[in-house]
Amino acid sequence: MTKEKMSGKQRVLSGVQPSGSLTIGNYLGALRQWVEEQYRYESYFCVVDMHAITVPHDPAQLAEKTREVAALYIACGIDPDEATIFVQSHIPAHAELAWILNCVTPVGWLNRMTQFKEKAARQQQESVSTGLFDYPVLMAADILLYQAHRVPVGDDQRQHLELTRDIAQRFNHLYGQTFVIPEAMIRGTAARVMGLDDPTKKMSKSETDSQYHAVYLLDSPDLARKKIMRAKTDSGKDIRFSDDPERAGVNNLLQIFEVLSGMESREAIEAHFEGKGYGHLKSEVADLVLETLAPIQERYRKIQNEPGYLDSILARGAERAGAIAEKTLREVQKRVGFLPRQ
Ligand code: AQP
Repeated sequence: MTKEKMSGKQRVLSGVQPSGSLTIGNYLGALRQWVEEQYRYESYFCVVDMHAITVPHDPAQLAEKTREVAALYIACGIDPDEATIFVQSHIPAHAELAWILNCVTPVGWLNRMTQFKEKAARQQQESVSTGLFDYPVLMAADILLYQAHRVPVGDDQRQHLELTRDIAQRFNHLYGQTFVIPEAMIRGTAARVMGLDDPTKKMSKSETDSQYHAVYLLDSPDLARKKIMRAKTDSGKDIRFSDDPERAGVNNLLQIFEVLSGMESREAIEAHFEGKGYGHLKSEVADLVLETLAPIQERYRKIQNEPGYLDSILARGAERAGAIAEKTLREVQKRVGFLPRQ
């Protein structure tokens, strides 16, 4: 009997690319939600290293970051006895299903993906890889392999989630009901944390233009505070939530404050900052971020100091995830007409 049938819970799957150091954007948009929901769902969290090679990368750093991201999942509060934590490339079925899904995905669908356009624009045209273009199909394979009902992600992944649903529906239409159609779980607040140096751009772990762009989960308290105190704001005074692009910096800080403070209403937050300046807002945001990071960093150090611990979690995760992935892949192969291996 599968774990899901035994637990009767719906499944959740999500992942992060080991393409840099995790930011508070990754934490607020994705990981925090995973932690909060992990006992409600049967959860699968992978480190998507195959996605990370879609842009130029350093192999030694990729291996190191893969371990770092997995350790941070646990340090942020994922319970490895409850959730399955694994590395994407340990499960060959991800690549195999992606190939089959490529063959049901019209190129026109991929041409519409804005993340591809943004990431391709950062590179020399001739070095943009086919893998980067195909990234959303691999992401669809990640999700559909586990028959995930829910996918907790940040707002930037909304379009890819829509595409996953379209691919699943098309496959089901062509070959018969095979895949669960997954739904995105996207928070209302801090679903898109913006860069501290430039609040018109999403905070991103692979952005390296400015050292003040992002707070990383492993930043020292001094550095994290310094980055927040230098966050770009406007020349106004009012501390209010706003959609005005001119006020994006203050709005970004307020959204971080809203999630981390747990204050129940925006009115209460605005009243709390009434008559105070931006420096005060930044200082309170920095206090909350530091309070959040301290226990994460302490747990991270413990994990690093326990030889073999992370490897054993990842080995167990690969075994659990692999069993489910293989089952789905066999079903898909049968449906498209591949001859079963005897
Ligand atoms: N700024 C953000 N605000 C809220 N959520 C965010 N996420 C990423 N940035 C923010 C969410 O984090 C999860 C992991 O993202 P990913 O590693 O798969 O790739 P990404 O979305 O492209 O994130 P990055 O940090 O910008 O990575 P790079 O720089 O490598 O492209 C996702 O759920 C994402 O929504």
